[in-house]
This record gives sequence, structure tokens and C-alpha cells, in this order.
Amino acid sequence: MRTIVLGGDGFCGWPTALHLSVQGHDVLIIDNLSRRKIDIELGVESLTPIASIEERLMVWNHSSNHKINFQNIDIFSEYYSLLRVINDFQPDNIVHFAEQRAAPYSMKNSKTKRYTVDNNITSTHNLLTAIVESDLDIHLVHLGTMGVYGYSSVGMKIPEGYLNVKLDVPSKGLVDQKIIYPTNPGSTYHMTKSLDQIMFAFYAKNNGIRITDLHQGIVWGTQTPETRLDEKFINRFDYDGDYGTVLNRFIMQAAVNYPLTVHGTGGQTRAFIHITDTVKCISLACSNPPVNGKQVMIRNQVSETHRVRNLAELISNKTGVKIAYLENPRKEASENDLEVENNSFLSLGLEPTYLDEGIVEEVYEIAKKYSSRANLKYIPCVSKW
Ligand code: NAD
Ligand code: USQ
Repeated sequence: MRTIVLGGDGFCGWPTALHLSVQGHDVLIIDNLSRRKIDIELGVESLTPIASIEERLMVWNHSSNHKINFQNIDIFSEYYSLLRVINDFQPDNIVHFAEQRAAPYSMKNSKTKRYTVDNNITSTHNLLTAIVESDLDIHLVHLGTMGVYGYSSVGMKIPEGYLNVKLDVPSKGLVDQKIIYPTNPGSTYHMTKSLDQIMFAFYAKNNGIRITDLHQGIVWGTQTPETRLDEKFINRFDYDGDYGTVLNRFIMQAAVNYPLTVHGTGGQTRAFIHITDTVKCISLACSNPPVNGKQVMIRNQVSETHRVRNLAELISNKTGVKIAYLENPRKEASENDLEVENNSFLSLGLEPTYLDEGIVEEVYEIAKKYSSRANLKYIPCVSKW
């Protein structure tokens, strides 16, 4: 299969590009390197020393039978370059990671809110129109988020995208309807993923584009079998208050003996997936496109759920680091349960990687190895809403 990976220089996109390449896909990465530029803007760096995309690919293309190409294109502002590459490359799949993905960054100020909406919405829409204009039968695989659902499961499992409801229609009685699960985003970033869903539903209905939307939980870990092959392939490890996500932050904080930054009571329950499962899910999604282009295929890309304070206790018990219960900088429920349906990937053969001592240990070892690169002043979450 021929696959374009949009955002293939990022935390999820880079290991996915390598994994698909090893699986036999002919891979082309498109990225505008905006994530690296945001690091410079914020004054932070990945905890792990990531090589430039050119170095990454030079070593990969030298050492592997599977070549990966790269094009530096901003899919927000360079529509015709995107269209030209799609027409030239003739992909079977386009995997779309290329969005601004940090909720705290999206909520910093009006500039970052507008950037997140402009970049994410226009980029996704450019991609959809480019697929239509190319007239090629391309399967679009998009990385969405569990956050589109909100996090309360009202006592039932959050289904995979759709809800079967009965409408009480006068004169007809109860009428069955299948609707998109009511969306309830908690940040400007999450809101862009809710808006993406509407664009996907329209283009699937109107143009018959085959679309898979993956509602992914919080990704943790850093390395995959492919990124371990060479130091130049090492994946990024975000730990700062904007881009670092909770479990990786706790593991990194333990490595530098920084009291674990639990927001509020830590009663928030969230869905998690290890990066090795992310790349496997993308491969499975590419191989199992929706048969009929009329309805978007939504899969929950989630291995397990955990409560934030339980994660903090687990890391604290293991390493002896203290826990700091901080005022929550976010507007979110202080306590919630969360049950999530994830049968879609299980039925395709995914064997989830569950949080266990060995895997936490591996991430901890990486964080320890590069701890001298950490700048502790960037740990606090300063974006408040
Ligand atoms: P990331 O920021 O590390 O990677 C995104 C990549 O897209 C970056 O390399 C960036 O330079 C590129 N990009 C952004 N805008 C672009 C544009 N206009 N044109 C070209 N390239 C552009 O993010 P990530 O953690 O790898 O997340 C990838 C996707 O997965 C995101 O859409 C995110 O919403 C989703 N996701 C991530 C997580 C997580 O925990 N990291 C969880 C659920 C969903
Ligand atoms: N939290 C802490 N302490 C911290 C950091 C976070 O208690 O130091 C709490 C937050 O308040 C929140 C929870 O942990 O309740 C998760 O926060 P997070 O930063 O780990 O994750 P989030 O902002 O939801 O975003 C991340 C990714 C995003 C993806 C989302 C999936 O950055 O791209 O879409 O996870 S999900 O959470 O399932 O919506």
C-alpha cells in the first residue's frame, strides 16, 4: 500500500511512519515542522535528543530496505502543493496526524486559540477537498481524540462514535436513529476535533470519501521496536506544562525527583494507550477501511482507563517521589468514571499493551538517561482556564 503520513515528524507520526514502512507500506511523510518551531517559541526541548527529520530519514533509508520520503508542506497554507503531491504519489491511505494537539497550548491566549482552530480546521478541510479534487479513491485515517465525548460515561460504556437512540415521534411512536455521540469538548484543541467530525460526516455523505476517525486516548511511552533500532530514530518525549501528557510527565518527574503534579484531587479518569499500540492500531485501520463510503468508521483507540491519582500513587510507590496535589489549572470535572468500548480494534486482533511495571520501568530508564536535559522550570502547567 502507498501511504502518506501527515504530521510524520511528530510524537505519534514518526513511529507510525517507521512501523508502516516495516509493514511494507510505501511511505511519504509530509510535515511543516511546526511542532519543532513551537518548542523554540516555548523555549523547551524534547527530553530525548531528537534528530532532524533529514538525519532520521538519511539513517533509515541507508539501513532499511524500505525507503521513506519527506516533503516539507504546510497543509494549512499550501493547498496546491498538497494536491500536487497527492496526485503524484497516488496514495491508498492518508494518515492525518497534522494538527496542533495540546489542550493547554490551545488555551494559553487568543493567539494560540486562533492558531489551533485555523491550523486544525483549515488543514483538515484542505485535505478533504484535495482528496475530492484528486478524484482518487483514498482512505483517510484521522487521529481524533477521546476528548470529543467528554469524559463522563453516565454509567454505560462510551460507544465507538455512534449512539443508537429512540426518538418519540408523534404519530409514529418510537423511531430508531443512529447519531454521532453528543460531543462535549473541554478545550479549544478538543473542540477542533469535534468540528473535524462534522466535516468528515459531510464529506463521507456528499463525496463518498472512505474515512476512519480514531478516537484515541492519552498516548504514553516513547519508544517502539522501530525507534529503538538506532539512536537517530529516538522518539520525542514531551514533559513541559503545555505538551507533556500526564503519565509521561509523572514518570519524568519521578526520574528528576520532582513532586508529581496532580491537578486537584486527581479524581479525573482518562483513557490511555501505549505508543506501540498506537502504531499497531494505525496499521490495522489502514488494512480495514470502511467498505461503504457513506458513514465514517469511528474506532476508539484505547487500551485501558486510569484515574490520575492512582497513576501518581503507582509511580510514587515505585520510586519514592512525593505527590503534590495542586490547584487544578483546568475547567474539568474533579472526579469522573470512564468506561470505554474498544472492541473494534480487539476484534481486528489488537493485543493491548497494559500499564505494567516493566513498561513503566523502560520509560523511567529513558527519562533518567536524559534527565540532565530537563529544565525543571518548564514543568508547571501555567496555562489556566
Ligand atoms: P505532535 O505535535 O507531536 O505531531 C503533530 C505533527 O504535525 C508535528 O510534527 C507538526 O509539525 C505537524 N503539523 C501540525 N500542523 C501541520 C500543518 N499545518 N502542516 C503540516 N504539518 C503539520 O502530536 P502527536 O502527539 O504526534 O499527535 C498526533 C495526532 O494524534 C494529533 O492530531 C493529536 O490530536 C492526536 N492524538 C494525540 C494524542 C497524544 O497523547 N499525543 C492522543 C490522542 C490523539
Ligand atoms: N493532569 C494532571 N497533572 C499533570 C498533567 C495533567 O493531573 O501534570 C491531568 C489533567 O488535568 C487532565 C488529565 O491529567 O485531567 C489529562 O491531561 P493530559 O495533559 O495528559 O491530556 P489532555 O490534555 O487530555 O490531552 C492529551 C493529548 C491530546 C489528546 C488527549 C486524549 O495532548 O492530543 O487528544 O490527551 S484524551 O485525554 O483522551 O482526550
